[in-house]
Amino acid sequence: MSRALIIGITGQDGLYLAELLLSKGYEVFGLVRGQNNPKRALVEETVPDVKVLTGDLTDQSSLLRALEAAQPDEVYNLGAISYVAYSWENAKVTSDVTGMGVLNILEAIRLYCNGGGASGVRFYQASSSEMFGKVQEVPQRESTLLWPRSPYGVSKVYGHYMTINYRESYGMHASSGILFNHESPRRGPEFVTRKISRAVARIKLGLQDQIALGNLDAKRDWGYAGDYVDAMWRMLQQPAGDDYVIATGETHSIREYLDLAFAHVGISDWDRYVYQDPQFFRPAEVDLLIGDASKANDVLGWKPQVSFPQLVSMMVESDLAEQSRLAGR
Ligand code: NAP
Ligand code: F7E
Repeated sequence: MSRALIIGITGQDGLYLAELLLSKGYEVFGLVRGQNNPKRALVEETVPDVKVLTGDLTDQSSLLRALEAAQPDEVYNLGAISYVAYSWENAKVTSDVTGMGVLNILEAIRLYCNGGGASGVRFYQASSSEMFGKVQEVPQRESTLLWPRSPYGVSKVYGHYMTINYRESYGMHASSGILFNHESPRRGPEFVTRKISRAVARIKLGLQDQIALGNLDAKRDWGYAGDYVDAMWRMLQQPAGDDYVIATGETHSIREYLDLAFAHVGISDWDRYVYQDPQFFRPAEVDLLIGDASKANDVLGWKPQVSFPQLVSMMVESDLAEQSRLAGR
């Protein structure tokens, strides 16, 4: 039985990845931070077979202890401060967790392996399309020059190159997945897709009147998180570590997302419900994000399965059910 350690188990991708690995017969360990993390219960309910360990990406000895407890064949680093807007106001902690945290786990794996704990632990790093920022090429591929536009993006670039460096310096089986935006009903409510799907559900149910948003013309290459964790797993099944862009190859604006989300509940004139609030605009925006996943297609045999309209419908449907339940209907 293979053993996997997921750092970031309480997040959107952590839960989907845990479900995928359990379905493949893995023994799965998940790292949860903090002494009383409210999301620990979510993990215990959603994936009860996961063995929860405590630790933090900023505390290398806690990572070493987790490796010793889990004795993993595969380590997935999904842990990060992942909200781009927050990263401008909290640049230091974002750098410590999202950037330096990658060095901490890579070095902990190296020490663990050198100490006789194991050889050949395979490592996945959750890199991001935010690294492309001020895009230098459209569509973006593995070789596209990185030009991050936020403290989050800069931190991810550090983690990305550190992963490559450990692969090249120590022969580590380390892969970096450059994932474009991926969403689901488990997406945090601070991100725009879930913010909209939840608000649309509440408006439909008469629980909310309006929604405040920022830049409606921003565009993203949005896929479904369940498809994207499958790509992570496929990377670690290859003979050697490498870097892969994971994307749908389509880009859509926030306006298009609004069109589909409101249409799903039978509302066509969504302008009545949406207003723009300067607090949701960013100091710098990324430009035209659209990924070329042909390498992942050729090498990993990976293709996205869920279309953009299916994704939007899935999210609105899930929020309608959740909001109805919360409202006691
Ligand atoms: P998410 O829902 O925000 O989850 C982030 C996870 O990181 C949570 O489990 C969080 O734990 C954990 N974490 C935060 N600080 C930590 C620390 N100091 N030590 C250990 N763990 C810590 O993010 P996601 O959407 O699942 O994304 C997974 C990863 O992929 C992240 O690294 C993200 O940056 C990256 N990524 C995401 C996307 C996307 O579109 N979703 C695209 C590209 C890359 P708590 O619950 O305790 O906060
Ligand atoms: O913003 C615009 C906003 O916060 C998307 C993370 O998973 O994907 C995610 O980062 C766009 C931006 O995601 C609002 O300006 C308009 O252009 O949903 P988001 P993100 O910044 O793309 C990447 C790949 C990651 O790696 C990250 O971890 O939507 N936008 N109005 C808004 N965004 C938010 N959050 N809220 C608004 O009201």
